[in-house]
Amino acid sequence: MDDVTEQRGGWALAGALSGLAGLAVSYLVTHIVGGDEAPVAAVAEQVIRLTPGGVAERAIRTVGHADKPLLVTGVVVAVTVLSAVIGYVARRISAEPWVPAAAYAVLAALGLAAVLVQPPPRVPGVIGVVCGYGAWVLVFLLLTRPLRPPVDEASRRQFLLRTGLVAGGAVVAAYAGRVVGRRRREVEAARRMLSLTGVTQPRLDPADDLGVPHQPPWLTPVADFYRIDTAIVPPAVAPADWRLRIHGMVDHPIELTFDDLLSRQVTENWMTLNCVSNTVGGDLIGNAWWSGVRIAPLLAEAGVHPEADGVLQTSADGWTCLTPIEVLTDDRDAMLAVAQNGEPLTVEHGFPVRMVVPGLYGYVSATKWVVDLEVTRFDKAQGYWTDKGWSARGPVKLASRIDVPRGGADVGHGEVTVAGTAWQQHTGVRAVEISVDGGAWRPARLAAVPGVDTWVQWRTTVTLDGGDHQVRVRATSATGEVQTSARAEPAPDGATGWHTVKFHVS
Ligand SMILES: Nc1nc2c(c(=O)[nH]1)N[C@H]1C(S)=C(S)[C@@H](COP(=O)(O)O)O[C@H]1N2
Ligand SMILES: [Mo]
Repeated sequence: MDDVTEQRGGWALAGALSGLAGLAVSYLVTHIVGGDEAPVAAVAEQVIRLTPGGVAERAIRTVGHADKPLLVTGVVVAVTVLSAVIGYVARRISAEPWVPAAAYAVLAALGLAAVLVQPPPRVPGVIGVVCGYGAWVLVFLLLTRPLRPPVDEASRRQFLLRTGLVAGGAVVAAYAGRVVGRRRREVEAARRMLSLTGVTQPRLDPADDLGVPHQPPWLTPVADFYRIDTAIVPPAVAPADWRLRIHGMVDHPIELTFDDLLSRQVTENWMTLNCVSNTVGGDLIGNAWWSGVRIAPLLAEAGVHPEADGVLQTSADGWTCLTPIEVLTDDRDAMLAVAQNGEPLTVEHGFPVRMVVPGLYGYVSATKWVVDLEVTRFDKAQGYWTDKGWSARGPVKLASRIDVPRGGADVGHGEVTVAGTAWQQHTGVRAVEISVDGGAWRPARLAAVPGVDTWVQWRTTVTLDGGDHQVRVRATSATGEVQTSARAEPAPDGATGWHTVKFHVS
């Protein structure tokens, strides 16, 4: 066998592969020993935290606030490339195995540091980094020690030993993957067994949905509901293990089990949820039938101190947001939701319990896998995204969107249907108007909606000649506010501007 591993390129490849193997093992081991976050994710967090304000803000502006998966990818790529460079350089300066091992130790130490500055539990991450480092060096050594054809007995034994080790490693990794998935499977099984008394199926009023072909339905199926969170692996929380603590500036702290929660009065309502990162015309929005327990009576029971003005919500994976106390205690249906569209929440959307609050963007209100509510003050605490430059308060802005025709569509001439949605949750939409080719505003017909907490569909028809056309839309809220044409980016508190669609009539 002409040995590729003798070449520097071979060493670079071995470096890259061993780096990836190390990361994979650190990820698996961390989860096996009960951690929720891979060391890579901890490094990504520190990158976000330590980048100078301006850079972080620009990044947030370009990738919205779903920046963590992107950063994690970046960290994985960086480690792989560095690992390849180390392999290449190591071959140039010496064939001693401790040279790359020492260089990898420096990278692993950075990972360890990132894990150690994270909030507890830190032990799983530490074990993950140590095992990942071990795998990294081991795989590198395995790949760079030249293999000769098994001519004599000794080298044949060596060859068998090495392939055996690699195969064994693969089996261990596969088994580890199964173990990691087990908790999730158990939680999925518990979810299927749940029967939620008081939870009913959504009953769609035909008047809610205008039924325009190619328009997203008024009721968003759970499978199509947008998902935004910082979790690389969504936390698997069994209902039997779930606890909610309500504490902080209250007279009587409360701790609830899942059964305690379900023994309360169940409230159900329609509510549209949207993300502050949504761009004009974007689809980070969905409408669902939510069932759960109103938070206001629970806070009343706890006895909120008069100086308190916010509730810091924390999820099972340590995500936080700070919600103004008035939206949790007024008469709106801010609730600890257990079901979406008549079914228990899916794991991705917060099983077993999440908060939903009509009228606020998700990043300041809609904590999935919620486990802790601390009554506090805005001058004492802040949530995950506020800490990264997003606005402390996030009431939803009046917005509207054109769904039909799609941008760039080619439609037949004559009567052209224009349709879409408009929303400002907990305020309501009174009117929607469109303007074709910069002409006068003309009213669209609105669907009926059950309340002010959902989006509303609208439609109209226009007669158009062949050629290129452009249509834009603006809404008027129930309080008479006309949607602003001023363009604003999502950061720091939500995009504004009129959605405009260009299409062709033939
Ligand atoms: N635990 C947790 N809850 C979270 C988030 C998160 O990152 N972690 N993201 C929030 C944001 S920014 C939004 S827009 C909504 C999205 O909810 P969905 O994924 O169910 O659509 O969840 C909110 N709740
Ligand atoms: Mo969001």
